[in-house]
Amino acid sequence: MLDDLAPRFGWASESLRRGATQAAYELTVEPVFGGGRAWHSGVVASSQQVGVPYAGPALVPQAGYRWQVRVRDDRGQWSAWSAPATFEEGLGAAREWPAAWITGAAGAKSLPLLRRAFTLDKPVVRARLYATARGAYALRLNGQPVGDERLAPGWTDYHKRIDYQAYDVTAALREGENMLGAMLAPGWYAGSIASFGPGKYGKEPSLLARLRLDFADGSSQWITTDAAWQAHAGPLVAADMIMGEDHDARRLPAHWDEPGAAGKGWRPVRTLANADALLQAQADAPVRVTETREARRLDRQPTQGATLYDLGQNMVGVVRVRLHGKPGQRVTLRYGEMLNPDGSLYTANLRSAKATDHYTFGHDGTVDWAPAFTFHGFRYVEVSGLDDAPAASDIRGEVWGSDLPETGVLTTSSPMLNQLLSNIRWGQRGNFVSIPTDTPARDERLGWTGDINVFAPTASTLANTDGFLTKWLRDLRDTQKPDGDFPGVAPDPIGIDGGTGWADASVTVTHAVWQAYGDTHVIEENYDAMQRFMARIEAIAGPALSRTHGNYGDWLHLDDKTPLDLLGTAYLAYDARLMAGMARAIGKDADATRYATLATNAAAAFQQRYIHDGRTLSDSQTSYAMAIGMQLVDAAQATRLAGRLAERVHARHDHLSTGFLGTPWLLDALVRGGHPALAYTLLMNTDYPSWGYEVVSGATTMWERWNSLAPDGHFGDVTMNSFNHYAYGAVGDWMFRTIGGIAPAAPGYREITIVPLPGGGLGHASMRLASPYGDIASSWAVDGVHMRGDIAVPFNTTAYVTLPAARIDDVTVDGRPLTAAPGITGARADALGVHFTTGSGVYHYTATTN
Ligand code: RAM
Repeated sequence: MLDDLAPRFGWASESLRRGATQAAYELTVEPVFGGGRAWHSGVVASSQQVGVPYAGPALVPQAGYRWQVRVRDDRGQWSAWSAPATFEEGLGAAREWPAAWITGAAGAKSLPLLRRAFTLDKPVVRARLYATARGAYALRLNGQPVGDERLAPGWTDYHKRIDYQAYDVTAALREGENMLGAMLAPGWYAGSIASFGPGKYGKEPSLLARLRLDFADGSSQWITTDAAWQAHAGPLVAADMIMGEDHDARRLPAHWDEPGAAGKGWRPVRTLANADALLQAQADAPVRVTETREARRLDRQPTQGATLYDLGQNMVGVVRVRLHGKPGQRVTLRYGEMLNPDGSLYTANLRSAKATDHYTFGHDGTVDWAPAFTFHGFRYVEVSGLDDAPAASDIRGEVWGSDLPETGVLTTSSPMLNQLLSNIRWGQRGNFVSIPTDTPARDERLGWTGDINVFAPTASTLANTDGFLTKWLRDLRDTQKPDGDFPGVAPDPIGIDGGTGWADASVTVTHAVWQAYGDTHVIEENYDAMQRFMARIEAIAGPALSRTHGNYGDWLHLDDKTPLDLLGTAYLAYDARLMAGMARAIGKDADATRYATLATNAAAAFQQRYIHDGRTLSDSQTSYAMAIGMQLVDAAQATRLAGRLAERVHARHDHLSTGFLGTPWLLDALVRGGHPALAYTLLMNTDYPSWGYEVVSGATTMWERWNSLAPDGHFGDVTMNSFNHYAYGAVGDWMFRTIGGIAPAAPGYREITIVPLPGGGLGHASMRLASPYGDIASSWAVDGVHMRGDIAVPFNTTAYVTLPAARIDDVTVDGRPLTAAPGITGARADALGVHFTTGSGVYHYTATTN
């Protein structure tokens, strides 16, 4: 559902022909319901296939549309029309709906159920239910759930904007009486936020809903939340995302959401004051159950009366249980990421998060139950309060997360690396829950800007983050301070400081989304905010271009400190370079020139102040990694600095010491500076500290700290120690670009670099990426100096391939010399390898590597 009445279109075509490009397209958009007029673009001579703007008659709110496209290739051949795709317009953004925010009785002992009966006496052709809450809600219609979303409406700054959802409920309606019901919970609005307690936006949850009924006779009717609704105290004694849910089934009125349900104990709802916030159609994918996992009952059960189960994966969500009990019997579920040395559940790192659910039986027999309005970060669950321990098959893990399609997959010959890639992916799945968070387990779960700053490129290869991060950038804009600065978290109901590497997310995440998906719209949407931020950090840096901003620094480095001003100045130069590219992409050439100059000057200031005789002032691994990785120095300097970086790595017996900010650049810096073997050594290490150390220690997600679990088995600093934290997973981006070898050379992968660099003893690797232009693939195998591989390049794109060989004669494509292979142009060799260019198609190559 869109609020945007000027949407943009994109498509991917398939062609096996080499070098096939798009010469023209033709697009049609037709109304399916709700009014509006058709648009035929006519034949448009253009190669554009991403971010194509709608240019027809005004689209109509609440209307549904079908669209199709066909393309003509460079040989004049038209494709068939695409299968129809659909989209639907929302209600239109508004500050007020003609409906009331409703809730249950004040001071009730449990969370409210709300309902409204209505009668249908003529056939309905279409029914759309638009709903939102200050809090979290779940709807029921005629005894059935409406939609499969969890935690709707999602987290935003509820004082500024609230998203709403739309549900097609046509099939759930019946002639005669119908019953529409809702359950409410505090959600992020009224529930606990991090360790700061509940009620950060408001004290009690409330519902806002509008049901539009379109009848066969052409008439329509609205049913809205108003004083005609009824309320009853419900079964949820508590539902807090950090503390857990307490469900007392004795309090659930039987058949309450079914037509003809009894009216006993139901009272009129209370209506609350309107929100001043903008109501907007939800634009990102909802949180859903994305996977169900089986549990294993542990052999070792150290706690009397309690039984522990293992979900086999540090996951985020809840457990669904099948339980037998007597009325009034109370079951307790506790969750933890790890086990203590004695085999009991480890909960010390959850800090004040209780992460405990209770279920009280209402009647004899078996129930199938899962918490509805809380979630946990856990691998283990402990069940107590039953006469007999449930069978493992009665416990299932329901994985929750923003339901983003997976786009990138890399597999290698190393099981350790494959597990690392899985850990990174699970870090994203568990922490992308409406917003990108730092950790899903303890009393935190905040949208830390620094964490997504470093992780966004990896995340955007693993999954389609376009809608998700575009929505979060809106949340981030909502946090911008009058002086242009950004905080450490978004949304930010508390006021948490940001600074270098954190506040910069406005620029770096916008850039990452643009690079991954190729639509300049994200730049336009964020441009003013980014400009104000740039003005702020320029003001902080002053004429000397020295930026000291915030306190986190190279967060959680291993005793290898980098000064704040060095980090700040590096980021100033880096942001300015990204801004120059983004300004140019949206036609702001004067800005682009100004930012390019700033980038050059800040890099010069960086060199002058922090680099002497081939060393940085702090001599920290991070300082070298950023200087080289962020391209603040020229190639000759990079080589020299990388030599020193290698020494700093050797000084730690070939181990890393970088924190959140340095880690994403470390392996790039080593490769760029001429030490690819050392980069691979760091990647393949399995002793402390390293990525591989986590893997061989049994990790199934990324840890917050390199030493979250020490080699002697001790847990890291309990005041801040998460086992599901994606920041160090930023190495995924390097793995995709270097092992898979695939990176965007132009936004959206319209142009692609394919630069696979074998190393680390890997025998083979294979990567596939669903890009906006279509599937890109790169796989290779090495045997001594013999490398062979396959690449697939989508229609209408260009790939620049570089293979690690010395001479053109060392490379063949499809069994022919490189210069004679069909579809290959630009073959040349230099110190970096053998280069060639291809258009669309599938190519097989061999190379004798150097
Ligand atoms: C902690 C977490 C988070 C980090 C902040 C600065 O809360 O480690 O990931 O961004 O500190």
